Amino acid sequence: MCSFSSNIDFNFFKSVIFYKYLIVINNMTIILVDPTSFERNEYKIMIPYSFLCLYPVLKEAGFDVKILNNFNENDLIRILKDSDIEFVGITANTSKFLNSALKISQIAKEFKLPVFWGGSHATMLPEQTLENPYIDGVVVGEGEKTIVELAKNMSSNSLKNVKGIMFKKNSKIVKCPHQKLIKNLNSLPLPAWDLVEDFPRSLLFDNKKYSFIETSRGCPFNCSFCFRQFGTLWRYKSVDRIIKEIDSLLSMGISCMEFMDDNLLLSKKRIMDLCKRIIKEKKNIQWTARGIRVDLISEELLRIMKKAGCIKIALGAESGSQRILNMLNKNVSINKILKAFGLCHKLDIMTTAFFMLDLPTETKKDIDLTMRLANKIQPTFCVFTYYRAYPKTELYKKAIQHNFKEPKTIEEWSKYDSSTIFGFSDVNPIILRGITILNKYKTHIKFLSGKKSKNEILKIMLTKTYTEFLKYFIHKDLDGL
Ligand code: B12
Ligand code: SF4
Repeated sequence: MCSFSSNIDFNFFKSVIFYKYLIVINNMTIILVDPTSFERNEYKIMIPYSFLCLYPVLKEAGFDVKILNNFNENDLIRILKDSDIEFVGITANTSKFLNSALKISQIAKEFKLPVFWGGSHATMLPEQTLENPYIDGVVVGEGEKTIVELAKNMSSNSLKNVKGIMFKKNSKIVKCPHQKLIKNLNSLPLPAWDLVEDFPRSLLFDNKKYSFIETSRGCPFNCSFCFRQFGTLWRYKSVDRIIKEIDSLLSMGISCMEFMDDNLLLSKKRIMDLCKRIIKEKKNIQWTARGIRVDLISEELLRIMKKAGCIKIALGAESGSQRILNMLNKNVSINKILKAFGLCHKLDIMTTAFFMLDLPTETKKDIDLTMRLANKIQPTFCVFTYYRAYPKTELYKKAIQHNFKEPKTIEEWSKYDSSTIFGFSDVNPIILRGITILNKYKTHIKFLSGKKSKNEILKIMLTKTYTEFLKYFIHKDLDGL
């Protein structure tokens, strides 16, 4: 039982759009915090998928688990003050949310609680993360095995036996042995979707609720910009297991889902078999998929995916310049990109095209080629992101050669958010931002015109443009650094 659930005003938490997990283990309480829910920033409903995976393994290991929704600084302080807490676990990606994660850590330290970080940022830079005075330990990579070992060993003070962590002892960093990858993903319990109070909705699914679903981890490709926190070994769930997950979501009234694997289609046979099962068992679902390589689709595959409920796929196009594609080690040609989008049009499957801009060595000509390709392939959505340089990737070395000032602290990393332009390419950041805005909204307007009235579209576009310019003013001083 949660030792302080009685202190919580549940009505207050009802309108909540973010999540926090409070886990009680025997007499010891562990709090897992998602910083995106702190300080109520612009991210709307987020499914805290990492915690949905960690919750049931702790439960299976015999620990008691409770969830509380939403929190602000006062809630956090009240919780930390009132409870018998063993440690605070925080998840964080490299983004502006690192600041919130730090603030939460600082508050936890004021209560003298051990603070452990997990997720991609800590996995990418464990030692640097530990240099922060508010962080005592990090969990590197997959968390399911490690968090159970951590919970079991925390109170006995024998952390050095816990595989997959690094921690500080007498101001020195102790590196424990690596945790082995989970080879058999079927062995994991089903994600604890029943803990989600409110699933997000999407216009894509006619405003119905949807969930994320994960069918594999890792990716054997070697794109030079990509940080794969789950490694290069592709591990996958069986068709039976995925069907179980789909049924579990359906039983909760969720019939729309987004497959969020790094590389969903690596085994063509597996996805064909999955689609056949969905069709045979007449599962009434609609789904989208991210993490699709243009060279892994075929007409045969797309046809069966569509029949099985696929309405949209997100493809990594990345650039319209073959030179840049080669530098990214994508191992695809412009022709392959054109063909992939052509097939989706032919079969009437919606697409998102992901493009990266502001890459090291990129010229105005490369950017023009990218915009030309974006216009040619006519995706339903175009997403342009500015290149983020991640350590431990091949392209990082080039970024350093191109004057990328390596962030030395978590605070510095938190500034390098998706709307910052470093200025790797030879195009002025302000002009690049303008080009991006113009091209981005062209596709969005088309999509919305089937769904919303003219006035509504105008309102959405004005708000989006305003936000984009606001971002510009916030990040203006960082652009071009
Ligand atoms: C789906 C997704 C999203 C969704 C969010 C989904 C949601 N939950 O609502 C959306 C589109 C909103 C999104 C946004 C962003 N994302 Co994203 N996203 C993903 C994606 C594809 C899957 C995430 C996921 O759930 N994975 C599965 C779960 C099980 O993995 P996990 O969260 O890492 O958790 C495991 C371990 O890390 C560990 N763990 C995690 N936290 C903790 C904490 C503790 C205490 C412990 C013990 C263990 C632990 O245990 C978990 C189980 O093994 C990943 C790529 C990937 N394959 O993971 C990128 C990824 C995480 N995203 C990334 C980025 C950069 C972002 C953005 C910053 C993009 C942007 N520039 O705006 C934002 C930031 C949002 C945020 N919350 O921080 C990067 C992060 C890279 C980095 N260095 O941090 C990734 C890795 C993609 C990539 N290769 O570039 N994202
Ligand atoms: S970008 Fe996609 S295909 Fe390339 S290494 Fe990363 S996950 Fe794999």
